[in-house]
Amino acid sequence: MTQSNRLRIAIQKSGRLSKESQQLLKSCGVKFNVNEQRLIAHADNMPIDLLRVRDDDIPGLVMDGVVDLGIIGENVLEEEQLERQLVNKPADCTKLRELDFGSCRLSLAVPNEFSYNDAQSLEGLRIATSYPNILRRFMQEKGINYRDCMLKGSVEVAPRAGLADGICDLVSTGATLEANGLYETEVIYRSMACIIQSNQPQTPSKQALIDKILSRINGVIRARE
Ligand code: PRT
Ligand code: ZN
Repeated sequence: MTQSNRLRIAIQKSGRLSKESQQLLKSCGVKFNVNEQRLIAHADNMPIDLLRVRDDDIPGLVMDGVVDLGIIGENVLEEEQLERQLVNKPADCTKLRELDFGSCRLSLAVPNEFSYNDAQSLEGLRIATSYPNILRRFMQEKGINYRDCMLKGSVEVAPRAGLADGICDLVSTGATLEANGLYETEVIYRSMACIIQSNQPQTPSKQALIDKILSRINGVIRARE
């Protein structure tokens, strides 16, 4: 039932990557119409199905071979890989290439009144984040003990709400940090959107289609540079 002759590509349903993911595939000549209520969009002109899901689900779907390709932020991919390594779950997939959108950085930030010298200033403090594994790796490398405050959203309000001393969150323009009286102190991970492939064996026809899509993506991105 989970085998399909059609290539399955997971993209974010709605959010910062969804429009550009769809646009990229359309620029590659994949013709489809998205029905907002539907999980799957079938391409009209190629044996391709688009699965529209939460971005956090995409790496796992690819690593488990449920879908063939996924378009995802490198930050979410990295976090899922670290999480799976921790619980001994298969975490392998192949990053085919970085894409030209979704640029952001995962940074530490603290309240404006906090006097920060270096990461050691966070010793023993509580840090709110949605990326506990990437944060842990950074803090372990620096040898800093800290406490977690795991939040899936509204991370930037945690210090003001008295939930944490600092945060580790995604930043693009910096406007959200500024609006919440925080400043960025360290970039711990830089991210772009990327396209990943499952490491499950592919049929020759599906692999040929993947190669065709990838070569078109290369062409589209080169033309946009
Ligand atoms: O619903 P779903 O789970 O699919 O989406 P989501 O809410 O988890 O993710 P979404 O749509 O917010 O982001 C998807 C991906 O876009 C992220 O995983 C990143 O790879 C990428 N991306 C790029 C960003 C940003 N820029 C970004 N600025 N993701 C989030 N932000 C948020 C950040 O968390 C903070 O709240 O934007 C705010 C900061 O932005 P600035 O411009 O004020 O600095
Ligand atoms: Zn998400």
